[in-house]
Amino acid sequence: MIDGSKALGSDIAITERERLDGTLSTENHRLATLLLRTRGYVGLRNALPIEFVARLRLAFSDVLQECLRRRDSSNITPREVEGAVFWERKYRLRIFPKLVAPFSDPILIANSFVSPILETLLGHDYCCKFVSSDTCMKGAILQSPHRDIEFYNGQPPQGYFVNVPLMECGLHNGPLEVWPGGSHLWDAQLFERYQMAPFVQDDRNGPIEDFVERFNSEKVVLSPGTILVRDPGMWHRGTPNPTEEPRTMLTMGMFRRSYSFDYGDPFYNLNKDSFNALDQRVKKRFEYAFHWNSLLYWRQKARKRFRRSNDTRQRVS
Ligand SMILES: O=C(O)CCC(=O)C(=O)O
Repeated sequence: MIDGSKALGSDIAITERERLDGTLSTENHRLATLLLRTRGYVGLRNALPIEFVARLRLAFSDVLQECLRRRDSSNITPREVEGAVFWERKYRLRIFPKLVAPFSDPILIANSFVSPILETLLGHDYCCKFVSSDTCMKGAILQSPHRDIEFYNGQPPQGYFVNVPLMECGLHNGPLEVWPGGSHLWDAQLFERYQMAPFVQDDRNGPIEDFVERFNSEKVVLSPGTILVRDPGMWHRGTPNPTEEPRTMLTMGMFRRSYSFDYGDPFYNLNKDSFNALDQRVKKRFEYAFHWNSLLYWRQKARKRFRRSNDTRQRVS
């Protein structure tokens, strides 16, 4: 049961020296990489200046207001509004802001503490598939524990999600609940054999709930300034937010260049002009989508129609 849950207290605090250097010490780089790879998540405290998060929050609140104005909970397909593409599933909004300042800032998308960890685990040429939000509103249900990515089946993780809380994301407003570690030991065959469905999010899923709740979970408390990096293969779920204020963390999907993730779309965030205006460090993560000679560019095009209709169902195909 979730009674055993505890708040995240095991993140890595970025030191003053690291902040001045703009990079992790060798020891913290090693620790963060090991934790992410084996435990499934790592929190980096003070990785972003509070003033920058305040700018993000202000800019996001305009986009959120627009989405709420245009909201139609009977229509779960992606909708284009000024400043974003979004959809809603059961009081959870997924908002993909257009990548103009401050959302396009390299401190967010190519953060100098996070990027080296991802380069170690995903390769130097890893890609950003989307910049989105997990916005949980009053009325959202306790999700079923789920994975956001297919089983790795002996392969190393194929991607990581980077979460940036825009406000206090605490026990009071629907924290993310995680089941740390171990998922690298699990493979698809056993789940298929017992007809267990590990990707259901916004509905009840009795067999999985009964199974996963026998492992200890943690509720992740995130303060502005912290960046959480997590393995989408780690079991997790969203919890209800009883407050009137929607709770938002930004969610960026970073993947190996060779991996095609069937959720989100860089064109929700960017077009050719806004891509051309990006800082070089951010551009590097999106260029696969804009260069006709990249394999992912063609995969992207070929699967676009299918993916857009698939997006609103689950985070994994
Ligand atoms: O909003 C959250 O806390 C997490 C939501 C989530 O896990 C999901 O929708 O996959």
